[in-house]
Amino acid sequence: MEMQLWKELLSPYKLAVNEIVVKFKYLMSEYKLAGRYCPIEQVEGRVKKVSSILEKIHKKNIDIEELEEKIEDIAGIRIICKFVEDISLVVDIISSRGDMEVKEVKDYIKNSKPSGYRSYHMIVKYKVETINGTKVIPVEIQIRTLAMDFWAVIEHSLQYKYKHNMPSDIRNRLSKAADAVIVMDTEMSSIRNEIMDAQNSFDVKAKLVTEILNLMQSLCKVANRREIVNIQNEFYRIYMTGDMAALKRFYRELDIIAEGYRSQYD
Ligand code: 0O2
Repeated sequence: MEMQLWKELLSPYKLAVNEIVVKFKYLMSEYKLAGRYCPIEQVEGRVKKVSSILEKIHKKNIDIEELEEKIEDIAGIRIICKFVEDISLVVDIISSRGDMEVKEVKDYIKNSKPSGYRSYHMIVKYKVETINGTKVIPVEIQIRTLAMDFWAVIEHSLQYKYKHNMPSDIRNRLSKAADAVIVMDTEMSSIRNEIMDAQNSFDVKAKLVTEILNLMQSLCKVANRREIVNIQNEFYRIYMTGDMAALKRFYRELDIIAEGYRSQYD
């Protein structure tokens, strides 16, 4: 097939990948805005390279005419989570979306591959609008933890280096590393609540400080300089104590002052 034809064939897959990445990134920002814990840590996408498609059709003995029907990971999305528990939350989010229909799932976390590979795969059907009309694209979504991803990325590059002849001692070491990933994910899960609390309070504090700074900025336009300096000094003093309750009280008081000015100027 000529390169131009490949480009045309892959174009809707590129559109699907771009759209889905944007949607998941937006979802992450919505969680942040709402001050809620986001089960997604990172999201990335890719369209399979022509060389990898050719390799796959050769390996699986697929006719080139049937590649769109038989290869379901031309469009690929990878969602990385911090904790194993987050994976099922992401699966629920995907399953309940109106813009993608789950066609198949492969749970390589419950049943890891002989290589030691662990990840949760979902094949979803996703509609894109092109100049030739609507096209339904299969998209493979891989969901895994940061630790599983670390292992998979390293193993994938070694597979690439050794092709089908990976030395047995490297294979053994990878297998041991895969066991270590399970231990690591289990350990991390046991302190998930602590980490989530720490992250939530960090996010809450960051949001509060942003709101205080916004209020102080708007006060700069209306209050006199001495008042602003006093407010700033009080803010720094409370901020340095790390006392969240005092910071929240300070924010409420500042809001009352700002409201007073707002009513004067309305
Ligand atoms: P790339 O470069 O990521 O596109 P098969 O491809 O024969 O294994 P199938 O049914 O097409 O089987 O898909 P499967 O196994 O559900 O998932 C395919 C993708 O999962 C792979 O794509 C990898 O991204 C990942 N994967 C599956 N097994 C392994 C593994 O043992 N190690 C690593 N590192 N990744 C794996 P591609 O096409 O191999 O490559």
